[in-house]
Amino acid sequence: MRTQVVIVGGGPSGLLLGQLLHRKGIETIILERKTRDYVLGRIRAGILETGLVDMMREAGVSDRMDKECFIHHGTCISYENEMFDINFQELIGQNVIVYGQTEVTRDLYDARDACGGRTLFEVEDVEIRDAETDSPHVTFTIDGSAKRIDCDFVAGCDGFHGVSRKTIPDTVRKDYEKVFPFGWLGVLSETPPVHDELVYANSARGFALCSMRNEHLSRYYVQCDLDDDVFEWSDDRFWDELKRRLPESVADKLVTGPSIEKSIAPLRSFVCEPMRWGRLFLCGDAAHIVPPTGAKGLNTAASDVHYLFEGLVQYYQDNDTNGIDRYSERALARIWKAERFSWATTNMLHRFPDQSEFDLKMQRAEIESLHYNETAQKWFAQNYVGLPY
Ligand code: FAS
Ligand code: PHB
Repeated sequence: MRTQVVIVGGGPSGLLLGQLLHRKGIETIILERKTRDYVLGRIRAGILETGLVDMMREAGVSDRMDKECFIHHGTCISYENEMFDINFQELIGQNVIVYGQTEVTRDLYDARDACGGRTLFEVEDVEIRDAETDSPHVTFTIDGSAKRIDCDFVAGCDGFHGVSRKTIPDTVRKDYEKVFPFGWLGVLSETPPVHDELVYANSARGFALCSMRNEHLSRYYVQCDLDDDVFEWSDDRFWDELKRRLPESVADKLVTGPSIEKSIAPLRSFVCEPMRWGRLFLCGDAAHIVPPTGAKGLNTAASDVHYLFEGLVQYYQDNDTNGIDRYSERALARIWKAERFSWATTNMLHRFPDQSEFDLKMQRAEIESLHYNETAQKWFAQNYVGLPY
């Protein structure tokens, strides 16, 4: 087999890149280790920056999003019984979109089907070869038989546990990592959202987040210990703990119900440099992870796709390598800012096992300065809605 770009990974970054390249007449084959249903069964991000929304439009995949999404002009932060709103619209004239990653991925798969794009599911033993030469190829097995695809470029969109990043030799690659001493226990429930905006709660019992997918589907998170077992968390225990971390005005409105999904995600910050090795380009979670506090995971994957898409179009249309040569530098410049925002909001809103009384006072002072200082709110708003590409 031969194609122009092999995309390893059929998650949101691989699919979005595939769709954008298709519209420019650039051929791709997507290799996905799991089944489509498995990929669509994952409950992950829910906040879309303007940049990602614009790229969904450019990819021609925005009809359902525009019909079903919520436009949020701001977000709420609470500490003990206090709560304040950071109004992005008033502060910087911008908004975010609430539309689940599951729906984004579903729309992209439907668009790929509609344009006849090739996606091979349940592939195994994927290996990226000769990426440091001008003629890379990818080998894999499917239905027990060995296959090979020759190509010009490989886009490694296979997430944190994929093969792409590990293809870059240790002598070339540098990984930066911070693992937080807690996780997030997330619950999806067919209940109406508790508030018309997201509520990020700092409480003496730990962090909590009230989010949503639509007017009948809510997503809630509580900070939990890393060694917690999800089976130790009955729905009743979850709702009780959530209520205790929210201001009374919000807790009193909370509608509870059976969880339809419940899972624990560890919190880490991770960046791999460089994001390019020869003809291999890393995108999204394959190269970087952020704690979800800043809602940057999916959105930084999208900005990678933006820079790589631009570079590949320049290469194929103008035989100009400037974009792909600057890909890693441009993508990393924005990623490190998203890493800092996600790290800062995680430090501001969570309880750490070794936090001293002085640390708690510092945290409180930081939240109060965000509450009452317009410049601090503007910084938060600019980062939350997404820094320009
Ligand atoms: P993905 O991981 O989504 O996709 C990679 C794909 O590659 C997967 O489908 C995988 O099966 C496939 N793959 C892996 N290895 C392969 C191989 N060897 N061969 C072929 N295919 C292979 N972000 C938020 O903003 N808010 C959240 O609440 C949030 N929650 C999250 C919870 C979890 C548990 C995780 C892991 C992430 C969460 N994120 C969240 C971040 C999330 O949104 C990611 O940033 C986003 O999924 C990144 O998209 P991709 O880079 O496409 O990677
Ligand atoms: C979500 O809706 O899943 C969500 C929203 C905002 C975050 C993290 C997760 O910061």
